[in-house]
Amino acid sequence: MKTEVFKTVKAKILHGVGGLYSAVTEDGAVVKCKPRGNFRHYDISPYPGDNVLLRLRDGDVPMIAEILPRRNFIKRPPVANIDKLFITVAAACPSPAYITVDKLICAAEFYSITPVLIITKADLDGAKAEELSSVYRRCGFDVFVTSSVSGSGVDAVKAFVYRQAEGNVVAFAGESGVGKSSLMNAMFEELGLQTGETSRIQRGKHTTRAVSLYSLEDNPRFDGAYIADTPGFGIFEPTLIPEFTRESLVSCFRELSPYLTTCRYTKCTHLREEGCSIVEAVNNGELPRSRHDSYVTLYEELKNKRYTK
Ligand SMILES: Nc1nc2c(ncn2[C@@H]2O[C@H](COP(=O)(O)OP(=O)(O)OP(=O)(O)O)[C@@H](O)[C@H]2O)c(=O)[nH]1
Ligand SMILES: [Mg+2]
Ligand SMILES: [Zn+2]
Repeated sequence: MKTEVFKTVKAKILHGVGGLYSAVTEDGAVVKCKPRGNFRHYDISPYPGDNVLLRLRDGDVPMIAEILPRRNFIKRPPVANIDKLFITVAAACPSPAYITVDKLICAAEFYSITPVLIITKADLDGAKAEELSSVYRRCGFDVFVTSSVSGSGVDAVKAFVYRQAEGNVVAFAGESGVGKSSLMNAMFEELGLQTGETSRIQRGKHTTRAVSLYSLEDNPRFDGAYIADTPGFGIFEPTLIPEFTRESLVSCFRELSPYLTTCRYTKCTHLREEGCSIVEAVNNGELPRSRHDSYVTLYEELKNKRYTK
């Protein structure tokens, strides 16, 4: 009687489209693999960044047998076990929307992923780049101002990426066309990622179609450091996280927390109450108004929240 010989190894998912994934095993091999059949039945899906158990069988496509517990998972863009989120916003083309940036920051803060602000296309509007940079620096974030065209700021981001701890994964996120893939190419020219055409920059071009993890070393390792490119479509809506409530909102705006102890009211919404220390700090210029505007918008959105999966 023939007995099948299995070998089970740990692996990290790098990429996946149409049910076919690529993963790096703990032996350092990059292999194509498929999830086990019953995942679909249980509505389970592996995502880039997932650590999994792969079952290797002679002559067969390796099978993803189990997804190991996730430290975190961002649904949009879909990526697991992230340490830092590079929230990317262009100074122009497309014109920056504070609310989009602040929603992504909320997602990161909610999952205890460190948000880092990357401002791109500084060559197109230096003043806007400085304005964005000043808002987020004042809130205490790491901010990088870059241009993939002139090359300014690119080395600083690269040096920051290389300072990541062993095994860390950093992921870009931001609207389509802001220049995420272009910045990755400027940092790591060997990547040769596809980017949108310069002649027809418009919102929603969706050049990058799926999340991919790239090793920061020549030879990918299961425990190595990775950087992820993601598509800019359908990015994060906090209302989609069931646990994300009005009560958790204020803690996702890190610059507001020092004011909570001095707020006059215990049940303050910090929207517009007279005497609210946050509203006062916004009015006297201590806190950036754009951030408070985003807080108010999100607070209102959460009022009508439906608990969808
Ligand atoms: N002027 C200028 N243009 C840039 C810069 N970075 C990117 N671009 C242009 O902006 C367009 C979009 O760049 P991509 O890198 O494809 O943008 P993306 O964020 O990866 O977009 P998606 O993959 O669709 O999410 C391209 O035409 C780039 O040439 C920059 O620093 N300055
Ligand atoms: Mg892209
Ligand atoms: Zn208040």
